[in-house]
Amino acid sequence: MTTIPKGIYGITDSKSGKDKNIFQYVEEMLQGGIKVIQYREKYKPMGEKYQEALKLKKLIDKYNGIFIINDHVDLALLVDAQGVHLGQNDLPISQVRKLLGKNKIIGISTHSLEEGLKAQEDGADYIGVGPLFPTKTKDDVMDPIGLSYLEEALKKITIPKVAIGGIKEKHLELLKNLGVENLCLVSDIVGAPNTLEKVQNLIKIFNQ
Ligand code: 3NM
Repeated sequence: MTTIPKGIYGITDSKSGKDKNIFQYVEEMLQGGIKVIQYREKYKPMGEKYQEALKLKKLIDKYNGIFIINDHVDLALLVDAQGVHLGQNDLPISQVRKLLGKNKIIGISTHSLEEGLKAQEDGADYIGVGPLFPTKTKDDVMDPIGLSYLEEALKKITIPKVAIGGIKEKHLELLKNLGVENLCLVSDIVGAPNTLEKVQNLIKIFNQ
């Protein structure tokens, strides 16, 4: 089984990125020390997503990073990404596994212990646990679930658990103390005036 390394999990987001160039800020994320990048661009045409993902794969390979594609299994196969990230309403994990094989990574967003345990049983390689706090990054996002599911997941689920949703630099200490090993900040990183400095700082705080 392949899975994701500990640390900060990066996600692309043209909403928080505003006028920023996606290749530029992804390279800064990698230079800063992020090892996993998820391509999550909900509103771009598929042809554009294919061209961007192809270029990003080359860039991420240069840093020996892991490239995950949000939602699109076909795109992940075409650009030879290391995995996909699914939502609760996407294709079932068992069927996606048939297409991707056992060496690719399958992650899935979960919002309750029940969903988390099911994902693990279905063969997910990691889960997202969130949204912990209010967030504007995800359009169809549900209300924040708070920390209780995260705490339960940390005790009862053995695959990596990526804490996500409204996480800012100020929450890192708290999450670290809870025992979180994987976490994702989208707008705080992509929307930062200087993404490289932001990532370096977050990693310093998280590793202290
Ligand atoms: N998934 P920010 S919350 C992409 O709870 C995503 O599954 C979530 O963005 C989930 O760090 C989220 O800017 C958005 O709040 C996270």
